[in-house]
Amino acid sequence: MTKTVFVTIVGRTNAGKSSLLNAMIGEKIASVSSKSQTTRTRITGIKTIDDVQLVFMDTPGLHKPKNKLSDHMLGVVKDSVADIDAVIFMMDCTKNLNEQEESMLKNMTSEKTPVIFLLNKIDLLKMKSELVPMIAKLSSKFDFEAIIPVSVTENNGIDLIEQEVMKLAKESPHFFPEDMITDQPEKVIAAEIIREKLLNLLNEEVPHGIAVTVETMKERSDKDILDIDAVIYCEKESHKGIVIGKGGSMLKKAASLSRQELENFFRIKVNLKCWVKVKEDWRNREGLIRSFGLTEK
Ligand SMILES: Nc1nc2c(ncn2[C@@H]2O[C@H](COP(=O)(O)OP(=O)(O)OP(=O)(O)O)[C@@H](O)[C@H]2O)c(=O)[nH]1
Ligand SMILES: [Mg+2]
Repeated sequence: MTKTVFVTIVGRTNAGKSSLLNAMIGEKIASVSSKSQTTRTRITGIKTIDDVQLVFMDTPGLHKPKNKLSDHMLGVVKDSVADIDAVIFMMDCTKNLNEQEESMLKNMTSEKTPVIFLLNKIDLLKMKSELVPMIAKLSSKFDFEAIIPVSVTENNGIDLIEQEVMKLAKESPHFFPEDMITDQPEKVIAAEIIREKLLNLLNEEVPHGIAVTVETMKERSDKDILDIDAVIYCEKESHKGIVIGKGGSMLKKAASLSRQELENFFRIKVNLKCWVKVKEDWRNREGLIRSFGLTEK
């Protein structure tokens, strides 16, 4: 008898959702950065433990919508919590729930969706006793399956989350092969690795206006080398100069960091070529958002 559980990870931007997805799966499949709105699409991570298949869906962070891309991102969240076995709702414990989060939690709990509430980043608390009133307040307000204080970066509490999720698995066939860890195509994984490096290297508005597509990705027939051609799109001519940097220094740095991670992930030597192009105000242009693969699936 096999069991499956589908769980959507939701929460404000920067709460640590993608970090959690990576920790649950045990491989880095989702981009992580200290910048807001890192994740733009739904990313599925799969973990099969004996007869139980856990399917996690990482979603874009909740935020005030600013452009058409935001609308799509929040649409992904809405679609991903509908008809789901369970939700992991994540909050940075150094922050408070805002109205958007409270209303979403009210809806989910009144619809009887099992919600596992995570208070993440407990490593940032001066005193762990600060958690006591937080947990008391949350449990008096909402009917959660569990409230778990965790620190994803310190790998503290991850096993407890897995135990809670396992409890919610229902008798069902498995939907993915046992050894599969994500549904993302390899080209998308590669593009996201590159975008993550740019998010970490760049500041202010520049990184938010970046999209990366991998045009070709091919293993050579005569050598163990993977050739990857990527295009980095930015939304202003002035941003292009920043992405390339003085004498190409920024682009070189991003490409070099990307290549290292690509080689680790694909376990093969990588020859990476990056081009930088401008697509004015693409985050408000439906056609471009779609062509970058950022509309709801
Ligand atoms: N101190 C601390 N930092 C954490 C923890 N978990 C995640 N972070 C950091 O928080 C930042 C945001 O992490 P992400 O996993 O990208 O957050 P996210 O919720 O996926 O963000 P969006 O994709 O924008 O919604 C990164 O800098 C992480 O390293 C934690 O337990 N403690
Ligand atoms: Mg994320």
